[in-house]
Amino acid sequence: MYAQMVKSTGNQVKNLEEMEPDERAFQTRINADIKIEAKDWMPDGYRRTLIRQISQHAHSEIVGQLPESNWIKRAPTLERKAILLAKVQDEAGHGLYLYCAAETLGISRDEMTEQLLAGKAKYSSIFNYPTLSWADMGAIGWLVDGAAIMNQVPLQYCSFGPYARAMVRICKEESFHQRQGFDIMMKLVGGTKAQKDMAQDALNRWWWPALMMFGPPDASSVHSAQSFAWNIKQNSNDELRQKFVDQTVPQAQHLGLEIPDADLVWNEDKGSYDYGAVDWDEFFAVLSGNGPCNAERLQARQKAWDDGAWFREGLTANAQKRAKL
Ligand code: BYC
Repeated sequence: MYAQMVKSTGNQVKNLEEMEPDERAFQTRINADIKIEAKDWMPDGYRRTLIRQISQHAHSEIVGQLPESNWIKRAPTLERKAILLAKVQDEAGHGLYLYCAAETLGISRDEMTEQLLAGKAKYSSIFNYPTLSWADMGAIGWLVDGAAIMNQVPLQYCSFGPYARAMVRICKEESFHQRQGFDIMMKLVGGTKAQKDMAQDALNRWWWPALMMFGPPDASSVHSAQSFAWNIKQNSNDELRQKFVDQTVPQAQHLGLEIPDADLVWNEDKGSYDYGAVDWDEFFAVLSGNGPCNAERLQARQKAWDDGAWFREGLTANAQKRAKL
């Protein structure tokens, strides 16, 4: 797969023989599946790649709270409200573990936030879509957390120790999130026709954006080849997307819902589903800031940043005072 990625993107990765001694020793450790820790020597590119990915991941967790928190006050029962509240709080926790993991690489949380607000750091495309009905809470848990687990389980085994360890707890919590989403969908499809229609409508709107979460097709994935070599990535974007489709189609069938893809068909020879073309123009439009909710999400983060200024200043003042003692 790694050789295939190098070929498809044209991004060359150095051989061991072409490396300087430090880099060769580093790569040899990675090849031997030994974790890299924050204080170990690492190539600048490895550090930059991890800061980019972990900070984007952290931003996704934090921005990801926004579409769901929109429904906390409107949850249909006290129990559903408590569950949704716990889920949204978990996402905040995930963001914090991930910011801490990124900080071990020498970037501060303030810098990461400034990069997000300046549009230099991304967050997952999925969170630029609106949550229009209660069924969206089901679809997000089932599909979005489902896709997140598919992508994140391999990260528990990635080469950078602080990232790998943060992912262990995150993956456990994401499993609970996926189950709660599926449970909401089960309840809705067992209800009135209007409730089942609401579940189908949510699936129609979230299916394709969920497939986009895995990133561009392998042929256009600029970072994959090097991330494979550094054992930051273990599966390609298309591989994980396929796994997600194969896992989710039977779940939709169990719910009695229809995947909104006329080209979806079981392929006996390859032992998995063929699926229709993803609208990559839409994906790249969302990435460049033109999704339905990009502006709203960034405004919310900007407001939180501005509102928290007094608290950050207080913390710094206290630290400065202690340093003088
Ligand atoms: N959205 O070369 P590629 C969650 C960017 S779930 C936005 O394939 P890479 C949660 C990519 O950053 C979501 N941008 O990149 C769930 C790169 O642009 P830059 C968070 C995307 O890094 C439920 C460019 O496209 N999960 O947290 O090898 C509730 C080319 O892509 C997306 C993670 O972040 C996208 N969908 O692979 C709450 C998991 N896809 O950086 C929260 C960790 C691609 O050069 N991240 N791009 O400007 C990863 O596994 C990888 O970074 C990706 C992309 C698979 C996402």
